[in-house]
Amino acid sequence: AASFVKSRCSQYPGSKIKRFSVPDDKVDWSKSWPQYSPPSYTDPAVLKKPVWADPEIGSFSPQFNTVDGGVDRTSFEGKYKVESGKPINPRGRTGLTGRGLLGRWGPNHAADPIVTRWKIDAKGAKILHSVSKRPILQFVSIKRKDCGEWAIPGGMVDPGEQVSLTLQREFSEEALNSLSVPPTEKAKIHERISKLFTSAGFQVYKGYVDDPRNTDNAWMETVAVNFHDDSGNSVSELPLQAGDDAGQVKWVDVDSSFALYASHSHFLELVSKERKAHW
Ligand code: RP5
Ligand code: MG
Ligand code: MG
Repeated sequence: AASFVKSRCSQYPGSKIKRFSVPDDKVDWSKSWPQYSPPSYTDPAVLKKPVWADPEIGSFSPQFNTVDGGVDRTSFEGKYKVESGKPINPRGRTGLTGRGLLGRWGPNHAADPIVTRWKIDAKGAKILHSVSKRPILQFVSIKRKDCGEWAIPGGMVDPGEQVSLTLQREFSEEALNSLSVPPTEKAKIHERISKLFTSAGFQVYKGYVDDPRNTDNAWMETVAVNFHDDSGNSVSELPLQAGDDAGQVKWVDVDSSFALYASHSHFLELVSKERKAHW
């Protein structure tokens, strides 16, 4: 249940809706629970039918568990159930039906670029942590505008988009503010980061995200990839500038005590283990 905490947060984000309280031992759908009667909620912004959202079920019956006209409705968690035309959260009960703030019924696919460098002193030597004696990694973190929590600068995979492009695009938009710089600047940014982003990144995680927006019928999934600037002379030298859904951006020391959005702390733990860094 540790991976299923934020998906059950009482107050649904951006609303006045309270989830039906789900105790740890009732998360699993296999546990019979006749009293379970979660409220239904879909944000007005989703119901307005923007391009990134599905219509309501009824008039609309998508092809679940397949790639459906460019929209990837497959889950990294395997084949998910569909009941009365609605997909069922593979990890269990969340205390809310409908889509909440999420556009897609079922899996909503995102990508999380974890850009890291070593923390160094004035002479360029790696700084070791006083307790763990391991070198300290730093990663590019953004402060989300929606909830004020620090996070990896990730975002949704557009229909038909390659995940490798999503990783680079979201990093550029949220951490380098590529959406608001003039075209010549944009080209420079692209040139600088494409080297790092076309290098073999380390795939950290692929699957369900414990996101506070998840519901019984819609949930986040991601591919998290670590791009490490080992020599410190590619992205490390780029001026960070928050953009799009990011309010602030900075290099943050990778450490278990730093609270992060959704399951992002877990992804950083995996990165620090892989790179034998302090956690
Ligand atoms: C999280 O939401 C993912 O891990 C990713 O970081 C993020 C994508 O959603 P938006 O940033 O587009 O809101 O679950
Ligand atoms: Mg974004
Ligand atoms: Mg984002």
